[in-house]
Amino acid sequence: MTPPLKGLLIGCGFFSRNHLHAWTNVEGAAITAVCDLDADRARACSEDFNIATWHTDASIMASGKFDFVDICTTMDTHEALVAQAVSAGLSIIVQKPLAEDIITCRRIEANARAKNVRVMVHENFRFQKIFRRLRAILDSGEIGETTFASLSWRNDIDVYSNQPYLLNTERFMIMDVGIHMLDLAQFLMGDADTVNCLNQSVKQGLAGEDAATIMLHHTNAATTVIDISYATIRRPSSFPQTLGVVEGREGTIQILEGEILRVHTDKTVRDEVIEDDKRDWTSAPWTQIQDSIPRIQQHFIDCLKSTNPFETSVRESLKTYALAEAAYESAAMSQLVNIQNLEEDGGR
Ligand code: NAD
Ligand code: 89V
Repeated sequence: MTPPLKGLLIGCGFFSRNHLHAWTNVEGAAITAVCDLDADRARACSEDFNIATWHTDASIMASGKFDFVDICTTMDTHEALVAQAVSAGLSIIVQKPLAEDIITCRRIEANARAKNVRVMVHENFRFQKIFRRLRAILDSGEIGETTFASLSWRNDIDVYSNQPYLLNTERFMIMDVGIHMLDLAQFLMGDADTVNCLNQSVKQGLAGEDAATIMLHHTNAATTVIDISYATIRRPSSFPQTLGVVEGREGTIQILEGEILRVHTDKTVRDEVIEDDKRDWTSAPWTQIQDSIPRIQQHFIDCLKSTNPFETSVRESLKTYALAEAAYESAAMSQLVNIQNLEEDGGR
C-alpha cells in the first residue's frame, strides 16, 4: 500500500476549513501541516483538524517534508507563494482567482513550466455534481451540438462578512464570481474567442464592480451569456446556485433552483434532481460549493499519481483569465474584445 501523499495547507482563513474537511474525504493524500502568517489561525486549524504541526512561515515548504501544497490564500499572495512552492519542487493546487490580471497569471504559469512543476487552479464550480451530470448529458449527444447557454448568479448574500477583502477589491465581481462562470462556460460549451462585457457598481461603497453581464462567442459559433450580481434581492436567495440553460440543435437543458436539470427533447421532458453527497461537514447555504471540494481535491491527487492532465491546470486556466481580462477591457472600451494573444506570452 503506497503511503498517502503529504500536503501542506497554506492559508488558514475563512475558506480553509472546507479544504481541510474535504482533505479528510480524499483517498491517497493527507494534510500533515498547516501554515498561516497568523499563529492563532494556524494553531486553531491544527487543533481543530488534529494536524500534528503548524507554522507561520511558508518557507517550511522547502523542508522536504511535503509532496504537495494547497494554497488557500487570496489572489494577491499567489504569485509569491506559487514561486516558493515551485522552488521547493512541490506540486501545487492554488485557489482561484489565480491572480488579479492575465500578465501575472502568465508569469506564474511560465515559471512553473520552466521548472517542470505541476500546478492546478482550485476552480471547483465545474466539479459541482450538477455540472458533472450536465456535461455527461452533453457528452451523450442527447441534445445535439450546443448552440447557446446562459449562466446566471444573482443574489445579495452577505459575502463581505466572511470575505471582507472583497469590499476593497477593485476587480471584484468578474474575478471572484465571473471566473467561475467563465470556466463553466468553457467546460460546457468549449473555447471562446471574443467577449463583450458591461459592468455595474450597484451597492454603495465597494471598490469594484458587483454586477456584470458578459457575452461570449465560442469557436464552434455558440453563444454564452453570463450574468452575475451580488446586488439582487430575491427571497429565498438562490445562493450559491448557478442557474441557466444549455440549448442544442436537438434539445435543451434547464439548470433550475433546487439543483434540478430539466432535459427537453422534441418528444420528451424529464427532471433530474441532483443530490449532494450528504457529507456530515457540509451545511446550507454553502452545501453545493462544499460538496465539490472533495471531488476537485481527489482529481488533483489522482492526476498527481497517474500523471493525467489536470482539468484546471494553470496552463488551461490561462484561457479563463484571458477571458476575464478581455471582459474588463471590453467594459472599459464599450466594445467587443478578441482574446487572441491575451493568453500567450508577449500578448497585450
Ligand atoms: P482569508 O483572507 O480568510 O484567508 C487567507 C489566509 O491566508 C489568511 O489567514 C492569511 O493570514 C493567510 N496568508 C496570506 N498570505 C500568507 C502567507 N504568505 N503565508 C501564510 N499565510 C498567508 O481568505 P479566504 O476567504 O479563506 O479565501 C482564500 C481564497 O479562497 C480566495 O482566493 C477566495 O477567492 C477563495 N475562495 C474560494 C471559494 C471556492 O472555492 N468556491 C470560496 C470562497 C473563497
Ligand atoms: O465561491 C467563491 O469563490 C466565493 C464566492 C463566489 C462565494 O464569493 O469567493
